[in-house]
Amino acid sequence: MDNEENEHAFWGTQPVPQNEAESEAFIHVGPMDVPKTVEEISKEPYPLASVLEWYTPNFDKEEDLNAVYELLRDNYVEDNDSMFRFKYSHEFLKWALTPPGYYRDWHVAVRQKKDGALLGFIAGVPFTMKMGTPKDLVEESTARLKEEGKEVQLFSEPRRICEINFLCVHKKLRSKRLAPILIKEVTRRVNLENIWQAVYTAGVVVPTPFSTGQYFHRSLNPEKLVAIRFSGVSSGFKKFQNPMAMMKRHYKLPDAPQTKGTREMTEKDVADVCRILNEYLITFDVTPQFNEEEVQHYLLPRDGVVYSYVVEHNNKVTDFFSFYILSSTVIGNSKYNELNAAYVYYYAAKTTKLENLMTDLLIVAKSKGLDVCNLVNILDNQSFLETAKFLPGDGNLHYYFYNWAYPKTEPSKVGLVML
Ligand code: MYA
Repeated sequence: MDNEENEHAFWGTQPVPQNEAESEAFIHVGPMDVPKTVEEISKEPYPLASVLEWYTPNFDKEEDLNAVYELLRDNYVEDNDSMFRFKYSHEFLKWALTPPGYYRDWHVAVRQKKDGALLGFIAGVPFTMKMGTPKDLVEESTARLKEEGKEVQLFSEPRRICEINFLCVHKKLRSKRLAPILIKEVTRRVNLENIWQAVYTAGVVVPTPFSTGQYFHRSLNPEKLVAIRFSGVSSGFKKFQNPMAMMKRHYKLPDAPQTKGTREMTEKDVADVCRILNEYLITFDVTPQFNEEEVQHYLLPRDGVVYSYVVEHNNKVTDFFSFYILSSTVIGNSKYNELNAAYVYYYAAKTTKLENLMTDLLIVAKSKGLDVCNLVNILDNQSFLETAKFLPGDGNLHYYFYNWAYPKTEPSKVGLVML
């Protein structure tokens, strides 16, 4: 064991690449762990300290939903300088955590026995994921390795796996090794459904990402973003007498979408959107595939949570775009207490230029009163960053698999948008 491994008392025991060297060396995809059967998995939850207990929140109960909401509101992800903390809404959490076919058991909470206070949480939802290079590309890129006599296996059929999100430990219980217990318990419950892989993202580095994307931001409300110190005024604007007026002009958008035939998605569009989305996504190496029920759940507009628009030409849906809304608490600002952000979600551009589709997304986001539009440079996002006036932020998003060897990958080959 080298020093790097020693630093990770928990991750050192898990079926994940232990370091960059191991991750860089993969020339195949597939499970890392010895195959197990459901019968071998314990039916008993992991033991907890005597003052704590496991609890499975019921998201149909207002009280349980609110308890998870409050835990995350007060303890979830903050930026490096602790200026902003994600504030997922009740409706958002219910949407994200109860998709078609979800397992209640994969919502794992730890409570304090004496008063039932929620102290920890982690959640999994089922997803169909392709985690491998398409066959034709594999042949091209692996011919050389095969010539060298190396065993190369980069193709994989889509499979049912688990997507993990919302790992959170109450601030007063940090650094007491509760996170590994939550992770082991959710793993046990996922394994009991005969599922052995997971995908997750984090802003921090743990062993070991298969891909790393960068966050980009497009200002919609420059005045507020500067006031809350989300953005600064760049030197290009400072040279003007009234920098803010210039900034506002620079970021100004039309009032309504510019592409003819753009309208909000309705239930009638589900089958078309499902088809064009899957056709587009399958061109990426790491990508979900959706069925119609899932498209209905994840993409039909929900007030304050997710918005989707289609472009219709001659009664045919040719393109679509979507974004979700995630606010953050502005910590310690007397004028503003919330930053309201749109995040670019899924899209498919068949006839409209992607940059035009994205301008329309920004127009709609602005018209809904949002302050900024965020994205990570996955999908084809890189292609419109400059024209749409996105600027790089200081955050990264690292992509991970659990129990799946995967060669290091550019974010532009990743088609999975995490909530
Ligand atoms: S990413 C969002 C994570 N949440 C936050 O950042 C919210 C604010 N922070 C907290 O609530 C706590 O600091 C957390 C850690 C809970 C993050 N991913 O209990 P500890 C490792 C993975 O003493 P605490 C998201 O939700 C750390 O390296 N591991 O630490 C995806 C160390 O292990 P090792 C992490 O600070 C989550 C150990 O935990 C992360 O009190 C995917 C320390 O534990 C992290 N973000 O609590 C989870 N942060 O010693 C994996 C710390 O080995 C899922 N650690 O270095 C795996 C798949 C499971 C399903 C498999 C099914 C087949």
